[in-house]
Amino acid sequence: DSSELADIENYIRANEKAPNKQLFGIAKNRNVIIVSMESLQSFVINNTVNGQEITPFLNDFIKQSYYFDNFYHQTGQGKTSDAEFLIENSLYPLGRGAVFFTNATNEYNATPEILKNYGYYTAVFHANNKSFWNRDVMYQSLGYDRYFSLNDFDVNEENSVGWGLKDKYFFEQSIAYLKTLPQPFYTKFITLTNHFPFELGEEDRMVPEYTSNSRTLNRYFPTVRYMDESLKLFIESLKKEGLYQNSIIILYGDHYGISENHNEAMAQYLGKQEITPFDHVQLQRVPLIIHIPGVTDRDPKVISKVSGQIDVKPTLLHLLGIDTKNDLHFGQDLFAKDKLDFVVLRDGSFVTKDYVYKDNVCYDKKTGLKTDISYCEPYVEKAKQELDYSDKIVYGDLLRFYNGKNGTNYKK
Ligand code: GP9
Ligand code: MN
Repeated sequence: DSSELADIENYIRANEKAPNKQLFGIAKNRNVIIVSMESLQSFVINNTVNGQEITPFLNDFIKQSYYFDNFYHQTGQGKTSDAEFLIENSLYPLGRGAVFFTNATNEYNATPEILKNYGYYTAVFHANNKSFWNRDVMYQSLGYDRYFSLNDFDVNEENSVGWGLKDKYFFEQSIAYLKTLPQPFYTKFITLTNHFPFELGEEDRMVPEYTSNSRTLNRYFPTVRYMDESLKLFIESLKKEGLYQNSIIILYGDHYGISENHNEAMAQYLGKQEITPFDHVQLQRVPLIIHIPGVTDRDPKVISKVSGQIDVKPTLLHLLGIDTKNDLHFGQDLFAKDKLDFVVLRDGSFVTKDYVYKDNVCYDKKTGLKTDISYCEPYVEKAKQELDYSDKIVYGDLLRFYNGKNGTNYKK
């Protein structure tokens, strides 16, 4: 009930960090372009397969951006949809099932809904059936004006592979719609080609497959390379269409692509003896790139603060100059001077500046070896608390009460 909410609110307020003054409002009124990069893990960034760069475009783009190299996905069974949920609500997804299915008609205060109060038009682009992950229902709760889904795209045998429309064509066709949207807009693009089982025609392979006992890992590299090339073409088109300069572009990896079933091949690729539980947690890192033309290209940064998808919402809102003091969320502004080095994964593992915790074992990040549990202890309770509070909000639909009380938070 609403008394539970009071405890949660106290916890959240006590953990809040003041936004970075220099960056607050730096992207005010700009268009927002978010890209969910399917199954993209950080280990491919600035890395090679058979001597060839896997992500040449992203490697270059990072040099004109803020790049977070200790950023973790926090998704559960809801995969892509969990990542969307984290990014736009700064709440945790659920330990079982997908919140997009179980709690799609809850009251939320998601980024698109907030931005509508600031004159933004909100749209999402994804060339899959509109009801996949129950998106057609959930997107209404999140405040989307328009969902461009499968029926809005021209999909045929020639331009599709695996799960559907290939990313190059997806971006190309999306841009045609994007041009017509009222500005400023908040938009999210969900890629698809780099999805398990990583199918790709010979003609689209720009790097060779890897050679190991895992077909999955072998095929991952060419599809990652294909997505990288698609992103390059997308950014080029944005420039051509005059939609680049006045935008803020955020690219994030949604979740892992290579599961622990492929640990042996993964160890071979990474040149390790084995993938330990410590390595497994480190492999849950996904890229986060924040690109603000005229800002990050002049002063690019690699930011190694430990962080996660839950931190994106307050970060973005602050860059847009929007106060979040009345918002209920668990993430912290990535640019806040005293942002904690801390991330909780959905399985209860967590990472701090110096330690990794998984299955009741504490690991020293410098060595990757087990260390005394007392080093992790101070965070064990906090990690549980966060997941528990967030679950209470979702299962109890508690934002009903909060919005009921403070429904005008974001009305100007
Ligand atoms: C499907 C796409 C991929 O629409 O989002 O789903 P995933 O299996 O990664 O959640
Ligand atoms: Mn996905």
